[in-house]
Amino acid sequence: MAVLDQLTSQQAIDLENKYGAHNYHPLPVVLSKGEGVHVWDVEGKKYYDFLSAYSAVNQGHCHPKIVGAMVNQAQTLTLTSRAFYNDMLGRYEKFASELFGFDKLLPMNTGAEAVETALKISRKWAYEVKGIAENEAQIIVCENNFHGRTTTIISFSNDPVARKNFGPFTNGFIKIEYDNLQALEEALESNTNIASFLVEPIQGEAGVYVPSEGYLAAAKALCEKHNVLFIADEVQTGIARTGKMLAVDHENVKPDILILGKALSGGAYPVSGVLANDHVMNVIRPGNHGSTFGGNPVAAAVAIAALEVVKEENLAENAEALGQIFRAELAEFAKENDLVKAVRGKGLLNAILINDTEESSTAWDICIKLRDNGLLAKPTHGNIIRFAPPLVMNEEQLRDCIAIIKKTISEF
Ligand code: IF1
Repeated sequence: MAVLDQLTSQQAIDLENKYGAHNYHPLPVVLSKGEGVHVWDVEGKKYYDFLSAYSAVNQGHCHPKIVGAMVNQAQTLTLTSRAFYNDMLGRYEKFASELFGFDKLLPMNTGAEAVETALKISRKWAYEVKGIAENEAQIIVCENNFHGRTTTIISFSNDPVARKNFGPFTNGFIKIEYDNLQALEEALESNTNIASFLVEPIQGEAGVYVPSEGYLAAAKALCEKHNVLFIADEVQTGIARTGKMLAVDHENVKPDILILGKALSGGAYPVSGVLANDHVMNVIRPGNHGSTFGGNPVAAAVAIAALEVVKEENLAENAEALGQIFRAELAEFAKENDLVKAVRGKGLLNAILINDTEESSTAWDICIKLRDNGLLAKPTHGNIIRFAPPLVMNEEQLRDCIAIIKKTISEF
């Protein structure tokens, strides 16, 4: 079999099982085409994509403007490294900095790299600006966080599957309960060596936990009071996903450091970045930090196009409107179906809580039936199913998907 011969789904699955590391347990469906809110499997069956590659494909699969920008740049200049300047990076840095309202951008590739970058910047700021003794800086994080898979990031994870047997771990992190202002205040008041507070505006992987109204604004105010940097990880919640350009916009919170990824490229290319104002970002000097592909011309061209699409197609407003419909419809359904315990989310980042134990396979089984009924979604933890379609979805398509979800769950 030549490497690019047509495959059946089972052949594709068998190849991955034999030749690929088993670091995922995908839903058994093999995709070969994507366009807008739809994806197709190798046998040609069409699905609604209700995961959007974990919120990376907010602009829809293979958006022509984004792919066009990528192809055009890829045929012109793909990579120079940062050993030299290129004519795309500065324009992208200006575009992104002005769009999000910061002085500067530090461009990286993956979300985890951007999170690591933010942690490093906040530590350096703590030593060189705040005056904390070197190697004494502490960073406050939340329980049940998800910020990526590097050794330092899993050092402050409490997910045993993500961290067991990957030690020894990085020190310097204080864990507090999410959405608990008293816990944050106590941590800030009992430690003088705090550099920053890293938080997801909505905890995605934990199960789409939306914090109490006002939590983010109050947390930011506490950080200001204690001269601690507020770092918002908007890798999953950003880029219009929750009904605003950023999830922190719902509370008019301006982070000291903003972390972006995923839909920053519309899912076409790995693009992430960290934004901050000069009094923070200028602690970074030549040689302190970098990456071969960070800020490459293709990433710059793709990110500009992806951000323009968000604005031109009013994706935040659309996500807000469709999200209201989705939660209202599913909440109504939950009243008459005892398998759905709760519906929660913001914009088009939503989840349903299945009325079964975390260990049960019910959520998984529902996702298998959803697949058979033409909609792709996947459980996060145990009994929670995340629903996050591309933000280009229209109301008719959304109502079609709601009908599929209701029909499928009613069959259990
Ligand atoms: C996996 C989860 C989602 C993220 C936030 C940083 C990163 C992520 C808030 C790191 C990445 C991805 C990673 C992917 C599955 C997916 C995920 F289930 F893992 F937690 F979306 F919820 N901050 N999330 O959500 O970005 O390095 O991946 O580009 O690792 O299984 P990355």
